[in-house]
Amino acid sequence: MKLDAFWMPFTANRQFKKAPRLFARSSGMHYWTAEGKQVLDGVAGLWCVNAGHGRPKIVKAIQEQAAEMDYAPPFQMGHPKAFELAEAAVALAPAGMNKLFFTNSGSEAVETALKMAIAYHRVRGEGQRTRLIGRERGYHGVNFGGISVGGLVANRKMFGTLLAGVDHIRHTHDLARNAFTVGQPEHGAELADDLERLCLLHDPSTIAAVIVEPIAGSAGVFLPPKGYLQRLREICDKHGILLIFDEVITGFGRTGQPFAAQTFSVTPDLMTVAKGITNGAVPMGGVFARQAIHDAFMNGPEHLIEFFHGYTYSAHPLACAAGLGTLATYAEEGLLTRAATLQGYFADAVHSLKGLPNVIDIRNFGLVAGIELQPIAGEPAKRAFNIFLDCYDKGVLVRTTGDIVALSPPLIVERAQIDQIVDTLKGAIQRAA
Ligand code: PXG
Repeated sequence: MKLDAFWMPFTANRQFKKAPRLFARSSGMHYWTAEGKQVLDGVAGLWCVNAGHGRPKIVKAIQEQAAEMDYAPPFQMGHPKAFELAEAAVALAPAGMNKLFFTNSGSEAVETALKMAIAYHRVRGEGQRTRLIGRERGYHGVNFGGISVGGLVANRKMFGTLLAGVDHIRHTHDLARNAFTVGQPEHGAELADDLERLCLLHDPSTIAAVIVEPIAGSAGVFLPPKGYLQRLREICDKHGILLIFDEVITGFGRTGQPFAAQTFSVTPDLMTVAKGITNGAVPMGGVFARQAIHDAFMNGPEHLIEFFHGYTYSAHPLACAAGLGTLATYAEEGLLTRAATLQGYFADAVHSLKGLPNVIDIRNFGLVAGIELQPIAGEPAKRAFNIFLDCYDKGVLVRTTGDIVALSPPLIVERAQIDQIVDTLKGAIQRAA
């Protein structure tokens, strides 16, 4: 097979094309490579296949929808499944977040939420609130708004000056105080007060919104210290700033509740989702909004468009069908709370890696874990990448970012499979010493 033409995303293209890793088939907890090797999925594809692969309800829904109606324009027209999916999804969302705007990815959900926040203030007569605040080491997709509020240097440095009027609060990663904590870290709630520093610098009346991931995923699994998210909520309320949770990874059951907002008992004003909304089967994202935010737009003549934003493929029929099949599967199998049942077992398993060579931290919550490694001197990211390749060779898919290994198995994972993931990782960490 010719591998030349496809310029691969977020991939070491030259390394890959010398030794390609091609998946050909998937079912349940597994992939099979083109050569027929079975690989246990330790990362739910890319944090998205929460119900496992090839689930019958989802497959059937997509097949039937493709035959019945391929596409319907989402502007000034509708189709029933878009409304059904929105109703079903808001029923899972935190109380009061009862509007859902559809996009096609997490990145688009982020752009949508940022635009919604700025426009919301404007329609209320606070058009001076235009600043957006993100957080160091945050990941909010790859479009210009998302990389501007994001805090991953590699994703920002090549792309010019980005959006103006953006600032960042400090990240919460603190190995000195929190290394090897099981679950939420004890130390660091006060880091939320960094938002007060930015309020003093810019004046809160210029700030539209703050966006954070309740648990940072891609940057390497950073958990919110106890009380941190509550504190952010309080500061936002005090200053009239909207709080946006980016739940692209944490949404749809990863933390033991449908959304991390529920797990951590903090309700944002806007919430971005993607990935698990369709179990990864068809691209889709969305933004949940509080009723009051939506209602602020519902002014002016009724024949005019209220929010000048949307995508050709917003609420695509195939995605809506997949979403309905996905939510039905989650409900039937209790998957949106299964991470809460398994998290004790999962925590014990991943923390058993403590003491292995070069393991400098282990973090976990629900069915997410991060294992941080001491980098090889002068060769950042190489140790973790070697571990990724070794695990793949031994039949387990993990994800790495820098020198952090991330685990986020499908929510259908069984205890024996958790053992297999952790045992394989253990061998790879030992060999990478
Ligand atoms: N927000 C968050 C919190 C994400 O994790 C996005 C937005 C963007 O979603 P899309 O659908 O546009 O990719 C994400 C995506 C990794 C990894 O290595 C994670 C993501 C994407 C690629 C790699 O952990 N998350």
